Amino acid sequence: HKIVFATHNENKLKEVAALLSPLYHVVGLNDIGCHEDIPETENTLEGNAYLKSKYVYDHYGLDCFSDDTGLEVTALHGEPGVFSARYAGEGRNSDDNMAKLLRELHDKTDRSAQFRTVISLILKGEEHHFDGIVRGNIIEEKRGRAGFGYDPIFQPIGYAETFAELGSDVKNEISHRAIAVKKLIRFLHDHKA
Ligand code: ITT
Repeated sequence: HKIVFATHNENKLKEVAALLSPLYHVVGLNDIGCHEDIPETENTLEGNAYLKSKYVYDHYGLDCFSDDTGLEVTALHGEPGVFSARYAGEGRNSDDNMAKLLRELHDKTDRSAQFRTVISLILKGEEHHFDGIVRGNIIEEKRGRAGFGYDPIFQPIGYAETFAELGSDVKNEISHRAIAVKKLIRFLHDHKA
């Protein structure tokens, strides 16, 4: 089965395609000729995930799903959360975002955080969502080269390495996104989609 994943983020696409393979062939927004940036104007992960899946449904009439993910840091009252992609400002990159986060946390003893993913699926015109959470800690300096985004500074509970050190195989077994995608797979299977 072919299924559309409403994302422009090639790293997310790679992770999700690996998780859904070989049952589903996942295609991203670029693959269906959608090059616009879908505005993420809501203030929750659920809201923004829905904006992305709804956009594809409205413009292309296709069943699809999206992923909105945030890093929620306890000592920062859940920030950057829904603003994770633009924490250091519009047009800044992941290094800038991580640098800002490490600055904000420099005097904090509680470095606990969680990644949370919300997947919004539109199937036969109806929306369903699935979430996934992984808890961990923000370390003091970046470590590792795999993954993307905040992976070099996030150390999941039970591991001595960051997501960027653990690599994609381990990350795809335990991550926020993997947990949400497993729920998605179960749902698709139960609905024979
Ligand atoms: P799409 O909206 O096109 O899917 P995006 O990159 O804008 O892609 P989000 O709105 O979900 O995605 O932004 C979340 C940001 O959080 C993203 O830019 C990354 O920097 C970070 N992020 C998301 N998933 C992550 C993960 O698994 N590990 C580390 N950082 C992650």
